[in-house]
Amino acid sequence: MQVSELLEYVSDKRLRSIGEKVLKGERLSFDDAVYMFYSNELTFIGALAEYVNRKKNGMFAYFIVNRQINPTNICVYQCSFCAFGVVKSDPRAYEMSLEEILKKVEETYAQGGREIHMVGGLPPHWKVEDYIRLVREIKKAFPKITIKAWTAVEIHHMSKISGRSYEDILKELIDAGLEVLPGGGAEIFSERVRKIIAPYKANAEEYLEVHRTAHKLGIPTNATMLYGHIETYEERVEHMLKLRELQDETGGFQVFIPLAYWPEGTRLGGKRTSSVDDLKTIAISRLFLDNFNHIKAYWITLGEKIAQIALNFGADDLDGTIEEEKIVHSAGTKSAYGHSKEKLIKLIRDAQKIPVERDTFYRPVSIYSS
Ligand code: V47
Ligand code: SF4
Repeated sequence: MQVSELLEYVSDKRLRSIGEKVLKGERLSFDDAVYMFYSNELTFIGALAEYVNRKKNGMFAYFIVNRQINPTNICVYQCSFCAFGVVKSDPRAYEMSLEEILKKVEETYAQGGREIHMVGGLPPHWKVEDYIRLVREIKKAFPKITIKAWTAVEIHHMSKISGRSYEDILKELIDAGLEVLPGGGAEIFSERVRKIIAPYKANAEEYLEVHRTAHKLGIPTNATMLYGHIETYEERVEHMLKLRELQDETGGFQVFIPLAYWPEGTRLGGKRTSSVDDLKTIAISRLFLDNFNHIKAYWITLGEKIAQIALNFGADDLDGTIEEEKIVHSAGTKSAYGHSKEKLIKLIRDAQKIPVERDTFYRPVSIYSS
């Protein structure tokens, strides 16, 4: 059945008019997106989102052979939703040596890995040079590996401790081999929520300014949203609106990644998100962020099965093999720590999409059409 035919089955007039806007390619408003969050018509919203996704990405679903490395979990910020960051005296505190990190990169490179996603805690004793050195040493040893490292929160922190501008720090990191910024640290931009869950780290304006600066310097970035804790639906849409506005200005975002909150071991506590909420958030982000090419179904937070359904509700990317996820596993996620390339291909095929191995910049490397 065509999506246009589906419209006839929707008795809710407001939702039908949102559907008509989508079919005409018109931009959705703040109120449209909030309305969908309160609606119970999940399958209709999902069908609309998948219609938009197929126009953008066809039947392709992307993945990358990559590895996450978290050099340390020592963190001065102590955000209440995070079970990963600990104080230096905590028995769980760790800091990897450069040798340990290079060994992990080597393993990944030997298995055809293309990307290192490196983020971590913010230890009180680290200087800007420590962050830059890790990028430089990895790139020196493995020039073909793409380094996606340090969130806007980390860049802001480096600026705070050194008095240097974002531009100055980013230029030096780019010179050392940084090619893309990951999207972490956005959480929810609302000041009300940030005061409670992340009062000390970079705020919304600072996060967005780091990304704006990276885009001006010519490197792309990713964007995230942590949802399902204490934020309202309106605050989710306000968050996405700020990203959509910056994307209109710079065009530098590659992908939007909704991150479902996991509460175990956090000071904030609370409950896990429902699968309906997960799928609705994926679908609404696909519909609202009309200027983003990609929506990531991050299997670490969604779980593999919901991630597969998400690939039919507007998402087109699974992230990657990851190998060793620590941040969300500290908070209780039940997904695997990593998956082989073959497993990701199977997950995508079973979701009835065509697996495409990509590089960090969404350029296809191999298409697994049969
Ligand atoms: O910024 C922390 C989140 C993020 C919890 O850019 C939690 O391609 C759920 O940003 N429950 C880091 N989430 C991960 C991230 C990311 C992941 C994959 C790809 C990309 C990309 C970025 O994890 C943090 C924070 O928002 N997080 N604690 C938690 N309890
Ligand atoms: Fe530190 Fe990031 Fe965890 Fe906040 S979310 S405590 S900044 S590691």
